[in-house]
Amino acid sequence: MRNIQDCFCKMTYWLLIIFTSLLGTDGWSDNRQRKFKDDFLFGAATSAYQVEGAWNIDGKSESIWDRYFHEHPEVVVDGRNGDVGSDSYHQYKRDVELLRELGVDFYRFSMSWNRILPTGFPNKINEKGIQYYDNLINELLKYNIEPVVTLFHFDLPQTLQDLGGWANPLCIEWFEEYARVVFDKYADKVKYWITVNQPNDICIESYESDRWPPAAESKGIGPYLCIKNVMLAHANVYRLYVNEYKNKYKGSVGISLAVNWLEPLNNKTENVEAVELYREFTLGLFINPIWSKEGDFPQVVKDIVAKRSKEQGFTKSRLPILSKQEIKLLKGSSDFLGINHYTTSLVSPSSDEFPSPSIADDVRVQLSKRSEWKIAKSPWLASAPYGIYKACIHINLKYDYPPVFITEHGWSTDVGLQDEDRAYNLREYMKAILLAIEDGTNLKGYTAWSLIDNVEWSAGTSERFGLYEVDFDSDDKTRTPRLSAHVYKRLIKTRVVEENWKPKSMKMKISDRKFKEPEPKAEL
Ligand code: PNW
Repeated sequence: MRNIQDCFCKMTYWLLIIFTSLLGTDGWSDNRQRKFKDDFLFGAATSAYQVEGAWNIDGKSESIWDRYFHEHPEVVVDGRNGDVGSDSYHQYKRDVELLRELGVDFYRFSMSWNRILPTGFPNKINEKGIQYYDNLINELLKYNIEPVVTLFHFDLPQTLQDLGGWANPLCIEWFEEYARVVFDKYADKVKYWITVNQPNDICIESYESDRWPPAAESKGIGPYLCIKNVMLAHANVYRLYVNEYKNKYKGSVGISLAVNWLEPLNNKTENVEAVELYREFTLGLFINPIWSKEGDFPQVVKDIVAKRSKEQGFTKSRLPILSKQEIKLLKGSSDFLGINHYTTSLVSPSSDEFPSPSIADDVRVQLSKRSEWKIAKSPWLASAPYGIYKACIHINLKYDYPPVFITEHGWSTDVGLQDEDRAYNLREYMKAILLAIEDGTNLKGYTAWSLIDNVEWSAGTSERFGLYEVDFDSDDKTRTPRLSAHVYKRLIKTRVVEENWKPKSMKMKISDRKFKEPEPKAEL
C-alpha cells in the first residue's frame, strides 16, 4: 500500500513539475478569482535592530550591528543606522495602531538578545528590556493581535561575537540560555515562536563575505561551522520548548528560512544540474536536517565539500559532520516552516576562478535575472510571482507537506506614498499564493515585510520596505500609510485579490474586520 502511495506521490510530483515548467513564466495562472479561507492568517513583520532604535537606552548593550555601523559609518548607504531607526522602542503603541488599521491577525517582531541580557548571559536580566516586550505583547493582545516572536534576527550581542559568535559551538548553549529566559517570561502570552531568521544569510554574509559583521571572511570554513552551530542551536531550543513549556502553553516553534526560487538559465542539462546543486547548498543544508526522511546535510553537499577539501590539502571535510545524536536532535525539530520569499534567480554553471577555499568555489554557479523582470529599489529584488508558487510546490512535494507560513515577503521602493509597484507586486504574489493553496500546499499564513520603513541593514533607509512610510526626520518618526497599506487592508478584509481596486481616500481608519475597542471599565 505504502509503495502504491509513494509511487502515486512521485507521479504527482513529476506531473506537477512538468506542468509547472510547461507553464513557464507566462500564463501560469488563469483568470478565476480565488479566495483565502477564513482560517488563513495575515500579518506584518519587523525586526528589533531595524525598527527599535534606543540602541543604548534603558540598559541595552551593544549588538554586532551597533559595533559594526559605529566603527564603519561609511558602509551605511545614507548614513542612517539603527541607533534611532524607526524608534519603535518609543512608538510601539502607534505600531499596534497601524496593525489595527490593517486588520491583521498577527505581528511578527524579534527580540533583541542585548536588550534582555546585556552581557549576553543570564547573569544579568535587564528588567527594563523585559518590560518593553511585555508592554508590546500586552498592547497586541489587548487588540486581539497574535504576537509571533523571532528570538534571533541577526543581532548577536557583541560580547558573544568577541568569543567567536556562531562559529563557536558554545553559542548553542548561550542561545538556549537566552531562549529559556524569554520562554519563562513570555510563554504564557506568546504562542508562535521562530527560533532563528535566515540561518543561511547569518552564516554566509557574516563568515563567507565581509558584508555583515563580524566581517570575518573565513571563506569556506567559518560559514560551515556557523551553519552546524546555528542549526543545532535551533534544534536545542525547539526541544527545550517541547520538553519544558509545550504541555502547559501549547505553543508552536518554527524556523524561518530564505527560500527564493531558483531555476535553470534554460533547459540545458548543465543548468538543471547547477540549480539542483545550488538549491542543496542554499536550502538543503537547512531544510534537510529537519524535514528530509534521512535527516543530515544533503549527500551531494557532503560529497562535494569533502572532495574539494581533500584536493586543497585539508585532513578532513570543511563541512563538519553531524553525529547520529545530532541528526536525531535535528530531525522533526520544527512545528512549521517559515519561508521568507522575495525573488527568483536563474542559475547556470560558472567557469570563473573563485577564491579557494570558499563556498563559491565549492558550488561554482552564477546567478542572473530575466531582462523582463521588474527590479525593485534593492538591486537583488526582481518581481517574478510564479516563483513563490513553484517554491511552495517544491517544498510541499519534496518534504512531505510541512505546514508553511510565509514569514516574510515584500518589495522596496523610494520614498513616496503612491507605491503602485509594491501594491502590484503584492497582488500578483497573492494570486500565486492562492494558486499554490489550491494545488495542495499546506500554507497557513502570509506576512508582509515590512509593517513600516526601517533600517535595511547597510542600505540604511535608502531602500524602503514599509507598507507605512516613516518620516525619519520627524521627532516622532511619523508613520503614514502608503497605497499598498490600503490594498493589503482591503485584501485582508475581502479575502480576494481585486485588480483595479483603489482607496477613496489615503486616510486610514481602524479596521472594522475584527478588533473592537476594549469595553470601558466600570467606575468603582
Ligand atoms: C530579509 N536576497 O533579508 C531579512 O530577514 C530582513 O531583515 C530584510 O530587511 C528583508 O529580507 C529585506 O531585505 C533578505 O538577497 C536579504 O534575496 C537578502 C535577500 C532576501 C532576504
